[in-house]
Amino acid sequence: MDRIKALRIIENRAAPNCRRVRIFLAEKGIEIPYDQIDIMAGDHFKTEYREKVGTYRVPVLELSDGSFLTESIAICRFFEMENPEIPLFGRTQLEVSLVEMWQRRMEFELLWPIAFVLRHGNPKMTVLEDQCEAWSVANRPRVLVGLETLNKQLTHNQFIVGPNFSVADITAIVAVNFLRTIRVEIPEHLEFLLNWKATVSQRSSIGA
Ligand SMILES: N[C@@H](CCC(=O)N[C@@H](CS)C(=O)NCC(=O)O)C(=O)O
Repeated sequence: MDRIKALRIIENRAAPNCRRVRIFLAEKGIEIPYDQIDIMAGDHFKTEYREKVGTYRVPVLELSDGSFLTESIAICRFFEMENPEIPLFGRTQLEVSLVEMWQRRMEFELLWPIAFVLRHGNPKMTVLEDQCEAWSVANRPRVLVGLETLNKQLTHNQFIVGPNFSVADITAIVAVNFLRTIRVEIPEHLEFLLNWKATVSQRSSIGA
């Protein structure tokens, strides 16, 4: 049976989840065509797109068997299996588990709260969201708790899970860069987080 190949990624360049996949692929040196979809114009809500990919979200990976893979981390895993040389999901039993744990915690405790503040609080986001202002307000303090958590984890670690850069760092740096959309700066006392941000930002993949 022919090996299933990755054909192209459908994404939106400004969207943070798409950025996670771009950084992941840049870390691995994988090149693939990217097709843009204008989510602020609502093009992803169109029936043709939804029926084709099975959801109204981006990013999406189109495969050679005619199927479409969604969810950023599922897409990253597809490429990790194909290109395992630079492991970004961990190496040992414990490291793989810790990367999984921190990747999810960076989603739930940082990226999603930032997204909720933005999507439910910014009038421009009514295109994408049935807004609930109280949910935006409720998530603002959670963002700061998430930043404190990350800073604490970095107190004794070069990267989030020890000496190796991983997909957990990718989710975290995308979240930290996304802070600008809700006009939040990293508090000065979170020095381990600030140092980690400066180090990670120097990687060439971060510009992807
Ligand atoms: N859990 C999904 C989240 C995907 C997601 O929410 N993508 C956003 C862009 S960052 C999107 O498609 N937004 C369109 C919308 O909400 O209508 C993943 O990791 O890929």
